[in-house]
Amino acid sequence: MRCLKCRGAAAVEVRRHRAAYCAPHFLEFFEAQVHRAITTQRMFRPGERILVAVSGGKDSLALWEILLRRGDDATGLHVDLGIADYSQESRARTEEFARARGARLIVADLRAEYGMDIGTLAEASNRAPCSACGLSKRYLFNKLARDGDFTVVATGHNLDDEAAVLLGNLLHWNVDQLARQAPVLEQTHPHLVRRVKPLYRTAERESAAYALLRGIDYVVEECPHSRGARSLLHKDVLNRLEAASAGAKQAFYWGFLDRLAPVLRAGGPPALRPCGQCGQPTTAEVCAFCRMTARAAARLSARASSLP
Ligand code: Q46
Ligand code: ZN
Ligand code: ZN
Repeated sequence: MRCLKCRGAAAVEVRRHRAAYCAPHFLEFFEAQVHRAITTQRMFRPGERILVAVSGGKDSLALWEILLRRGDDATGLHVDLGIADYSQESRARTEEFARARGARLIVADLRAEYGMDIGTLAEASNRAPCSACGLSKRYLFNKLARDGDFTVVATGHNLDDEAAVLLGNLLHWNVDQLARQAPVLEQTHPHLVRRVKPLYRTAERESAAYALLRGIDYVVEECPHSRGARSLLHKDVLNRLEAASAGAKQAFYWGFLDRLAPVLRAGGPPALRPCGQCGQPTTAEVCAFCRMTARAAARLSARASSLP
């Protein structure tokens, strides 16, 4: 295989583009794709302060690296979920990345802030760990962005993530979630911070290749809660389609964005109001995060008081 740009030996194949690149030209390709996502979707305003959600994995660290290289004002936000070794490793890699580049990093520790790690919170609130985790992260990204006067939060969701979420939403006809699936979620309420996904054009294996070629030390270990998660099954199904027909995943997701998403969004965004307890935007009187933490705290204290 030869590099599309220089005809030298190729290091990374990008089958959906019927292309392959040597290491320097792959880095150029990947960064150009992210840059294109940012500009065509108008993700950032000039000079905007960006908060980048960084887990310590390949995608979010690759994203942070590219934003810093572009000269964006990008501060990292890491949420320590308290998931044993996995969280320790993730936090250490994120802190090391920030230190080596002199980048600003905010670390939020779920146990320190709310007295519970994800495992405890999920069990005591009767939710699956990934459901409690997703809700907590969405809540904290918005809250901490507002607390720090950031106007946009960037996450490392890639093409594979988005296509898998789309498949899951279609299989369950989650129409409300389908209407909210987009590379840019605009601010539809004064308390809601805009959310963007600059990696939506690039595949998971490309983030891994980018991180490796840039020498980024990311967490390779998967979160223990991801085992058996539905999202992995959906990714596997899509990978099989992709293997049989290169570009199937991109056509699936981009086709949705072009054809179905505008129809679903025609009804306008849901009406939001401030949560009666924490002030974060919600469709209910009290937001889902406050309800989840209150339920978990009540159950834990009932258990503690029933001990002999
Ligand atoms: S960190 Fe959280 Fe993932 Fe672990 S608990 Fe599930 S959602 S698998 S991105
Ligand atoms: Zn080349
Ligand atoms: Zn609340």
